[in-house]
Amino acid sequence: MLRNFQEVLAWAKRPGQMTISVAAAQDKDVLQAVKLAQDNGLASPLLVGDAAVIRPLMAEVGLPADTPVVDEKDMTKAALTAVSLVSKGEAQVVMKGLINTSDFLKAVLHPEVGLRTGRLLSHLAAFEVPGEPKLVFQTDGGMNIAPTLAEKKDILVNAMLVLRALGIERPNVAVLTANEQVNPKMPATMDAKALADMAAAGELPPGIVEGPIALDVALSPEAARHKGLTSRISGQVDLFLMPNIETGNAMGKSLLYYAKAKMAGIVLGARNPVVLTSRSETPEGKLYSIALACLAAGGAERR
Ligand code: COD
Repeated sequence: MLRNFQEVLAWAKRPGQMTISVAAAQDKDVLQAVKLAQDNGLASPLLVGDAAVIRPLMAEVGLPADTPVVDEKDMTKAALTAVSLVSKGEAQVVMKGLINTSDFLKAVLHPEVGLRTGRLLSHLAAFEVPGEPKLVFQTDGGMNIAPTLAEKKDILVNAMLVLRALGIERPNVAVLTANEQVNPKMPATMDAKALADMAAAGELPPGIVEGPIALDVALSPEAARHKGLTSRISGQVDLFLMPNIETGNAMGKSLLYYAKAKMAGIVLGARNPVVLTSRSETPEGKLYSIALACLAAGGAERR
């Protein structure tokens, strides 16, 4: 069980740092995060972006003047260069800088220089919520917009395998919906039932998958009792599967802004770890995302 991001940081440290290629690195928070990653023994930076902006910011955050910088002012081209440096083996991790998420992901998916594997790529977020005993994970609030049932299965498999690599052998998974009744008018409930059935039939990695299940029942055994429902995972969810990107985005931002949670975000299913954080995320949050990416990659290697 991972209790908090300090544990993620501690576990992600390894001998022989990785190199992290940063797409559109001309942002002080991003540079602070890669400096922290270097100081914490996680990864050393290879910066791609507008060198005239990057160099003074590097000095401000204390990155050494000999840190490699590839000058590319155009953000789309910077993303393609940052990704291709990973494809060529000059870096092992790629991170989104000051570029919009879709443009960054299009570079990751690029047919020639991208990091496709043939698997569906999906976003995994981790949250440290004040007062909660462990990290809670959520997928996919960042990449797949309106996944089909088959895509939801792939998204779930991506996340459950990585959770296993992180030491959560049998995750409790809530397939989130607005209530617990299967209702053809709410297609997400039909998909949730189908996914729970797949898990019961052994078609998913080990774990308990429940759905359809609403957020109150997933979080509170008392709410489950009030509704007359039995749940094996209520109050102990490790992973939420979102019905669509809007729900995931809103849940994530509610946790961040209302509950003062900390968040990390990575993309799964690519050839190399991909760090995908919001531009508004703090340097500390971006550092946790780098650590989670390194840990997920290391865990996958160990498997
Ligand atoms: N995994 C693997 N391959 C994919 C995936 C995926 N998740 N998505 C698309 N592809 C492949 C397709 O098979 C196709 O070969 C090619 O990529 C292009 O497919 P399109 O045209 O459907 O996709 P794009 O390039 O228009 O968009 C892909 C994005 C990931 C950029 C798009 O889905 C997107 O913008 N997602 C939301 C990102 C976002 O804004 N997040 C912020 C909210 S927090």
